[in-house]
Formats: sequence, C-alpha cells, structure tokens
Amino acid sequence: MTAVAKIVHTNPEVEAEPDLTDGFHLVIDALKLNGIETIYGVPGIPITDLGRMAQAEGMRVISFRHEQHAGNAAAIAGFLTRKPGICLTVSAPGFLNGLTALANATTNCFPMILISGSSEREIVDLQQGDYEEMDQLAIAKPLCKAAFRVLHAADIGIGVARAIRAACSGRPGGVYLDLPAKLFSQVLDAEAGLKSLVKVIDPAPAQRPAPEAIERALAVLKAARRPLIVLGKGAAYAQADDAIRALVETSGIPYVPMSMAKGLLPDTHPLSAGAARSTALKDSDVVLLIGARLNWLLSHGKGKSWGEPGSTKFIQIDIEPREMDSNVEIVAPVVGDIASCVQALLDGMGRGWQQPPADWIATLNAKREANIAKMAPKLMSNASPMTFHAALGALRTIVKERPDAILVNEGANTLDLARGIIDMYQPRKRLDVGTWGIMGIGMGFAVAAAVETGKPVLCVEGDSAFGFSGMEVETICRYGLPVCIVVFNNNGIYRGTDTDPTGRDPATTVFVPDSRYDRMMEAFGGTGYHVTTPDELTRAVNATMDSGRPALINAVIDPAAGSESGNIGSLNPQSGIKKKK
Ligand code: ADP
Ligand code: TPW
Ligand code: MG
Repeated sequence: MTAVAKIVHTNPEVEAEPDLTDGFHLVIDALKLNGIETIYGVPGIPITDLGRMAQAEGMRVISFRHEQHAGNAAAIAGFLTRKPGICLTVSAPGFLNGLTALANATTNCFPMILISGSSEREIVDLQQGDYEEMDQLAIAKPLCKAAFRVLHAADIGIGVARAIRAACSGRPGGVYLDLPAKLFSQVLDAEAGLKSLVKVIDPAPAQRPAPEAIERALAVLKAARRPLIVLGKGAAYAQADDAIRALVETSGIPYVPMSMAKGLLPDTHPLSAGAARSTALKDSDVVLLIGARLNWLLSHGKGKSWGEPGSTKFIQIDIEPREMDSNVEIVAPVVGDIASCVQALLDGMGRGWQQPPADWIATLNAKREANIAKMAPKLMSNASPMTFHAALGALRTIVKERPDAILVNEGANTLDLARGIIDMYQPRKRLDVGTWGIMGIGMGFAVAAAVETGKPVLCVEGDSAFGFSGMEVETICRYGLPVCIVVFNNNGIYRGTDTDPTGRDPATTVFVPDSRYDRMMEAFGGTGYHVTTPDELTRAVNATMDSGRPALINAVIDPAAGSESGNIGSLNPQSGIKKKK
C-alpha cells in the first residue's frame, strides 16, 4: 500500500474532509497509480471537473477542439509508449466523436482507453430521453477489444485495472470504459478508496514461444535460397529494437519495412530492401513476418505482388495466435511476443549460421541501386509549381539532418510518395494512416508525438488530409508545441484539376484554388509561410524546427501532378457500363 499512501489531494473539498474520497478522485488516483500521466480529451458534462481535478492533481490534460483528434492522440501515445493512451469524452455525441479513433486504434493494435461519461442508467435503459441519452457500452462493444462499465465508486480501481490490462496484454487494442455521471460524486471512505485501487503488475506479460516453434522456423529459414524479413508496426511497437537489428545483421537476411516500421533499422542500412520492395516480395522463397499482418497492405500474401502460388513459404511471429493462416498457410507459426521470439531465433542461429546466397543479395542490391538512381533526378527538379518529388526531396534532406524528429504523414500522393522518398533513421519516428489508410490522424498524432516525446514534429499533409483535423492548429498553438505542418497544396484530393461535367458546381475532388492554409496558423499566433520552391520550403522548415514553435507552411504543388488515389488507384471499382465513344 505504500505507493497508494503517497497520493495527496489538493482539492480543497477533499482537504476539508480528509477521510473521504469520491469517484472523480478515484479515477484520477487509479490512472496515476498505473503511471498514466496524460489525458487527451474534450470537456463537458459530466467530465468537466474530472479534467480540472486531474490537472490540479498534476496530470497533463490536453484539451482538443474535437474528440476524434483527442482519440487519435491517445492512440498514438499508446503506440509510442506501450502504455494505454487515455481519451476522455462527454456522453453521446462526444463519445461518438471519439469512437472512430477507438476503432482505428483497435484495427492498428494500439493500446488506448476511451473513457466516456454517460447518462443515468435508469433513464437510458428505459429510453426516457435523458440529457445525451445513449447506450454507449453496447455501441462501443463491437468496435473495440473490450468494454467495461463501472457503477460503484468502490469498483473504479478494478475497472481501470481491467481496462489497462485489456488494452496492453496480448494483441494491444482499444478499450472502452463507461463511467455514468452518478459515479463521480459517489463518496467513499478514503482509506477504503485507497485500498480499492489496483496497480496492474506486468500489464503486457512476456509470451515466450514454444521451443519447437522456433526450431521449425529456423529449419525453414535455413533451407531458404531467397529469404526476406518483413518488419511491421508490431515490431516497432514491441520496442525490441536491438534484438531485431541483431537478428537482421546476424542472419544476413534482407528486410522490407512496412510504413510505420521504417527506421527500426535505418532505411540506408545495407540489408534494407525497401527500395527493391516489389522484387523482394515477388522473388523471395521464404518470408519471415515480424509484427506484420498479411492483409491488403501485403496483397494478402498471394497474387501479383508475390511469386507463383505456393512458391513463397511464410514464417510469422505474432502475439495473436488467430492471425496465423488468416490469408495463406503459415508453415512456421511463432506465437509469442516479438522480443522473446526474436531473441529465441537469434539464440537458435548460433555460430554456424549460413548467410543467404550472395546472388540473392546482389539481385536486391542491383534493383535497389537502380531504383534509387531512377528517382534521384526527380528529387532535384526545379519545376514551378513544385512537383511532389521536388518538395519531398527537400524534406528528405531535412529528415536526414534531423533524424530524431517525428514525421507524421497523411494524404494520398502526399502519403505514398513521402513514404518512398523520405528515409527514416530511428525507430517509431514515422506515424501515419496505418491499416485503414484513414485521413484525419494528422494533428492528433502530432500533438501526442510532441507531448509524449518532447521531440520536434514534422507533419507532411495533403491539403485534403489536413482539413480533417485542421482546427487543431489552435490546440498546437495553445500548448506551444514544436510542430511544423507542411500542407502539400495541390488544390484538391489527388489533383486539383477535375471539373464538373455539367459546369454547375466545383468537381467533387477539388477545393478553393490557391487557398492559404498558412493563414489558419497565423490566426492563432503561430507562424505561416507560403512557399513555391524547394529552397523556400527548406528554409521555412529549418527556421521552424530551430525555433521549436508551431508553424504551417503552405507548399504550392502542381495541381496536375498527382495520380488517382496515389499508389492504390487499382482499388477503385470501375463502372461496369462502357462509356459511349
Ligand atoms: P503493418 O501494418 O505494419 O504490416 P500490422 O498492424 O498489420 O502491421 O501488424 C501488427 C501485428 O503485430 C499485429 O498482428 C499484432 O498482433 C502484432 N503485435 C503487436 N505487438 C506485438 C508484440 N509485442 N509481440 C508480437 N506481436 C505483436
Ligand atoms: C476518413 C478517402 C483517401 S486519401 C484522401 C481521401 C479523402 C485525400 C487525398 O487528398 P490529399 O492528398 O490529402 O490532398 P494528395 O496529395 O493526393 O492530393 N475519409 C477518411 N479516410 C479516407 N481514406 C478517405 C476519406 C481518402
Ligand atoms: Mg491534395
């Protein structure tokens, strides 16, 4: 009980009655006891005082303009820290606004807890029309990993503990915690309250793989002629950076990083086959997946991106047993946590490990060098207006010079081209649209990245993507966060050149041409820049990052330069009706 006894309330009411505590304080105490220091949210009935009191009790409470962005902040805080990020919302509409982020966190395997106030159970359940009435628990359930409701203040400690354990253990994900308004004012004897709190011991226990699973995997790897490692964001999340690097370097097996695994090893590493991705996937005979699912982002492990059916054998490391065989046969499933599994593979390789055949490495190297050479002149283009490549070439140099900055990235062309062009050098520095390719994560991720790490943040945003969370520039200015937003302004979604065939309205994909997003930032006291060349862009980003202050750079991009849906245009359904000539 020593840790609990340290909790001191600064709330005057509680000081006046030192023997009592209440629901508000127990929620705060339970979070603090579990090392949770930050809440992201939007205030209102019934949780306004919860935010105030949490701040008074020394927690960081970051108030947003919209719950979706607070939720995204919580989710990425979870990814960065392995502690569940907390999002706090008001009942019904606030709760619903937070749900997209909760579902997205679950889809991406990020630990977060959406804590929402809710209305009176008795009235909600009889559907008598309470203030912001909604059966929130029932609605949250299918969208998250677990959902709990606490009705008695004495159960807050257990409720928070269950939420933390559910979010972090096994495959991480989003958890919903429903706290009805009445709970907060329930009073409890302080001593009993303290005793009711639970410090979660080992919230994400190691899950060691079975020795026979390791042997099986090593046997498959050993027999490979063209082996490949695919690192996914699970590998980045696991924070087993040294072991993963040792596995790649000891085995001598080339690797391809998924988007958010970039930088786990530097993209310039000699074994990185990132710039030869298509060849690496197509020609490999054995693929070791580490924290990466065979979902659409890897073409489900079959089809055109891969070799002949059956020619690629998959080994998969994942903490979730049901992930195995989800799309194709996994010949060597390795179920366990990545740190333990990677270490076990390394131990099993021992001294006699044979490096992969030299011709495989040479093939990939040749392809990589050819692709890099092909790209190089495009990055130097001085065309006006700027191409995506030229603007990204400038940002690529900046990230090379500032490898500890965090890159947040969303859009279509702005996303896909930045992923390919901007090399990353350190783990967990690239945060993006993840498994769903969701727009709107930008400002929420940026706020949490700055708050959780204290590092400068560079957001590379399509003009459409930025619009989803753009109002949070006020939040960034209010908290004075070191966030540099670059809006790739091509006047629209994918391109700014479409027209309405009837001539009546703007086309569905275009925005007000030549908008000045920089002025949005100026409205709240940050710095705005309007740039039209790579040199101007470089100067503006460097000045911002040196200042540690918020800025928004409106970067004018050729409206005709982009392609439909960036790299994934082929996913657009085509009309079944042939156009008349
Ligand atoms: P990407 O999109 O980068 O390919 P995914 O999100 O598809 O990555 O896959 C991440 C995988 O990592 C999930 O299947 C998840 O279960 C797994 N995972 C997350 N954390 C761990 C961990 N600590 N140990 C093992 N597997 C993990
Ligand atoms: C929540 C659909 C995918 S990409 C995109 C949209 C609307 C914007 C692309 O334009 P942008 O980038 O950002 O200007 P660029 O460089 O190509 O011009 N709603 C949600 N998520 C998604 N993915 C969409 C819509 C979409
Ligand atoms: Mg655009």
